[in-house]
Amino acid sequence: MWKRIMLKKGQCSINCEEKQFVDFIRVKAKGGDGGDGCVSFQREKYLAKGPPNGGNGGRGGNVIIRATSDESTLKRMGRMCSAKRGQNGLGAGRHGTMGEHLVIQVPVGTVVREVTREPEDEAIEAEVTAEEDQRQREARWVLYPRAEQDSAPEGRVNFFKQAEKLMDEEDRYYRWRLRTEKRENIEVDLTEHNQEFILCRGGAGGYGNPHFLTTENRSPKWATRGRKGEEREVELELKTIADIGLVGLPNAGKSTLLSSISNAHPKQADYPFTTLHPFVGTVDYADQYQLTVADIPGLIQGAHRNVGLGHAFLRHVERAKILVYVIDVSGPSPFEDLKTLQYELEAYRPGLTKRQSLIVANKADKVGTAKENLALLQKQVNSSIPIVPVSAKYEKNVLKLTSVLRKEVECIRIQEEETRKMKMEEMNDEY
Ligand SMILES: Nc1nc2c(ncn2[C@@H]2O[C@H](COP(=O)(O)OP(=O)(O)OP(=O)(O)O)[C@@H](O)[C@H]2O)c(=O)[nH]1
Ligand SMILES: [Mg+2]
Repeated sequence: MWKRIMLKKGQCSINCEEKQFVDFIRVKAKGGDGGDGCVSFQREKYLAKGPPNGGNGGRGGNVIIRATSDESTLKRMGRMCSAKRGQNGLGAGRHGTMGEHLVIQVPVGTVVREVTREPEDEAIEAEVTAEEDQRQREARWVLYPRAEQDSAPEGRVNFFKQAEKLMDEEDRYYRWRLRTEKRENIEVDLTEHNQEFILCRGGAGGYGNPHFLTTENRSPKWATRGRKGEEREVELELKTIADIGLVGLPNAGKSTLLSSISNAHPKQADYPFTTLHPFVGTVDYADQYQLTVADIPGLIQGAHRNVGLGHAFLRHVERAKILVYVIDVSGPSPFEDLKTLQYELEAYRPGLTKRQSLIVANKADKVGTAKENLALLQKQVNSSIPIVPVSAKYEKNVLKLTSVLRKEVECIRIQEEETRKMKMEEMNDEY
């Protein structure tokens, strides 16, 4: 967040606070309320008792969630948001305009999940007091001065009661529609740019007084108020979609590797937990082929017990097509490091280590035990996972690494495309 600090008159400096990365947030959203209908009558010179001409209220705006590749964090999200209310109807038959939709932009890879609340105990139906009755009426009706509500001249029909009956029937239908259309526990995964869905619908606008015109009642003096917009509480979880996910212990050289193969340049330093939030970089090939790589903070033993930075950031590599274990081969026990990483991945999500993987034996340039450790690691891993020795810092053998990664990603993309086509064909056959 940028903060402007005034120093002296005419002097100012800009202070950049630590940037925050937000990948999980709870949001309360509300669709806009509908505008109220209007009670009005045509009034013109030489035209006594003109017909009713109140306009209907406009619909409330919807709250829409849209995925965009221009965003990479949820930090700009507010905790409460609501769409605009519809405009009230006006005289001379002018209907209110619809409330503006609220479009919430979230990064591609965001999962939207509805927070389910325990159903509250049904309120014991209290006796409807006169005050309560009056309150309910005010919440539903817009009344013209001197509108007859309860009393009607003797021997005449109470038109207001008739209108109330009409609205009760509509309310019953409305409640039934809500029940049948109720979307049980929203869970939407926004995986494509511009993919969107309506989170909360705006309320319908109220009716103007011409709606209650009947052959008997030629001057209805009431209109209805707009309905309330839908309300929902959802949690948004960002699960980055990258082709390759880098996992490794702190200081293994993940960020150095990312900056040597992609266009991202995260901070690199020889102390643990240099990286505090995920970075995604794009690897560009000469023929314009691209693949994305995600670097996350280092994992340590016990991360599943929230040791270090914990497991939370694993959600950013969970969807990667290929997991790349970045191992420091100049360290004392590279195979143990690999085992720790695999254990932590399994503790986060059982079966995650079955994902296609590759080992990057980093810091192979270091003199000392690196060479021996590499040979030992190759023996211990026993060709179950391919190993590519590199020096990320001096950019040695990284071209080989990028070409191996490309080959594997290409194969997986082709397979995914084929399964997608098969699914589409199956669906077409069904219909
Ligand atoms: N000699 C040598 N040093 C390297 C190599 N790769 C990384 N380093 C150094 O190792 C240190 C840690 O590198 P980082 O890229 O910050 O490590 P990291 O895995 O991102 O660490 P965290 O973000 O803390 O998890 C830095 O001082 C790098 O210069 C390499 O291939 N050879
Ligand atoms: Mg790092």
